[in-house]
Amino acid sequence: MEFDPLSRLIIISNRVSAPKGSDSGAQGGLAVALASALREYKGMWFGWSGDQTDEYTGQITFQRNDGVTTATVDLEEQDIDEYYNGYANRTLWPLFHYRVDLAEYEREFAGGYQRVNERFADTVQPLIEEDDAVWIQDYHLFPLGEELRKRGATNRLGFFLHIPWPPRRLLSILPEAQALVRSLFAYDVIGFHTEEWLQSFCDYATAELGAHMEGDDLVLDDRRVRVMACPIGIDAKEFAGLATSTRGRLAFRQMRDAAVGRDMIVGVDRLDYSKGLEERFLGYERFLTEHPEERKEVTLLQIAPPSRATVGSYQKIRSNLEGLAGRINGAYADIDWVPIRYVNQGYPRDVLAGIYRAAKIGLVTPLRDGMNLVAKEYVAAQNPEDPGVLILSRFAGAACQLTDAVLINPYSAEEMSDAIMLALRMPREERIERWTKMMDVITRQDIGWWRKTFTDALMGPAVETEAQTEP
Ligand code: ADQ
Repeated sequence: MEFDPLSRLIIISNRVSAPKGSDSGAQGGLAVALASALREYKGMWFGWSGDQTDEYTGQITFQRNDGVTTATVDLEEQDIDEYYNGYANRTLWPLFHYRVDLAEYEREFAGGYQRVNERFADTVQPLIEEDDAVWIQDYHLFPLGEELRKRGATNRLGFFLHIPWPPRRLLSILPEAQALVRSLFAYDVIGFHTEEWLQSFCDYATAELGAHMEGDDLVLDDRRVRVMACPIGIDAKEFAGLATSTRGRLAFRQMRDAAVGRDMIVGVDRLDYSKGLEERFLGYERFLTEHPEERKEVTLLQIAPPSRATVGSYQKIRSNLEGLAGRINGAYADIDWVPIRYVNQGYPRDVLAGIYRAAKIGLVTPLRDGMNLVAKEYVAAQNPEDPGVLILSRFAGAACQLTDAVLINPYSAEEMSDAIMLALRMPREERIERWTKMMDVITRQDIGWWRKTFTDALMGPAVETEAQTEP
């Protein structure tokens, strides 16, 4: 299929991040990538405004910013409780991150989730024109494609999942699992970050629903879905540039000054139980116990801005971590040294890039992660002549691409301790060799590549115009 120049791209996600100009603060790479897709294909970006209203009216606020049109709606309190805080973040998120112990199954959550997806479908359907392609993002909106089809949409519909897809036996715990997977056959293309997540999805669909593979397509009755692994990336060149920008260099110097000759280890994560922060602190403590001679030679900076603060499990992890950091500092700190600096705020991307560059070790140890962009950002920010070492969890999607990181099992404090020692002692030539290979992958499969790979599959490659093909 070829790209029809009349096709627009409609992106739908839970929240909409409007481009905020050049000083984009903590705006993530995903928002930038989706905005650039929208500039190329025109179209618009639809989703929740993040605001609450007394009663859902479906009234849309349109804004045009930096070449991108956004269309947002407000949600009712009950919608936010049941759909966003409930089913999305208390049911699906923990289960899809293998945390069966934290997942809650309430009929109200499932009902609210379905209701909001139906409301989104009712509201967005009149905006979709015949030739548009629609690209739906992430686990908040699994059933939206089916709801659009029920309302008569015949458009190309794509879906990308940003989190892991759990193994079949795990997913079977979800009371609505079968209906949820069946609803995904409304899409034409479904993308995952890794082959592992893709295989788990196909495994469920074939074993539980009786679907079968035909080449790269999964077929169920009269529906055919192209399934693909398409790892998300970052804008590696831009991020490398940020690390040496004025503010990046300033942050780099501040960090080096604060470290007073010690080797800095850095962790940067949303405060989320999937990121393995408690295990990270325990692994670092193990290192301090096993290597007393190294104690004052290193310092761990953990940056973890709070997220989803109204969900109980997130409040719990926050207080657990504060307790753990306090205990470790209490046990090991001296008048001239603290082992852990634990900071709960977000930083602009250029400052973050400078911080990464100042760190000898990037410690990225999620217990389960769809991809993990921090790992890629850490690599992109390094000085090519004297790069730091990435210690990466085998259970992050990024481990499939960054095989030259020091890969560890984040549940093992011993492995983490050994990896920190290995990284601190790693000769410069080896650091350069590993970094070069990782940077090569990150540059080739960057955010533009991810976006193009998916939109090509959904809409067909853009047709070169005559002007472009002329010699
Ligand atoms: P997240 O779980 O949010 O994303 P991640 O991929 O690491 O995880 O992205 C986090 C982003 O937030 C990074 O760009 C990082 O720089 C930024 N960030 C984190 N802490 C910050 C701070 N203190 N200040 C400023 N910025 C900060 C989900 C999935 C991931 C998947 C992405 C994209 O869980 O697995 O990689 O979507 O698909």
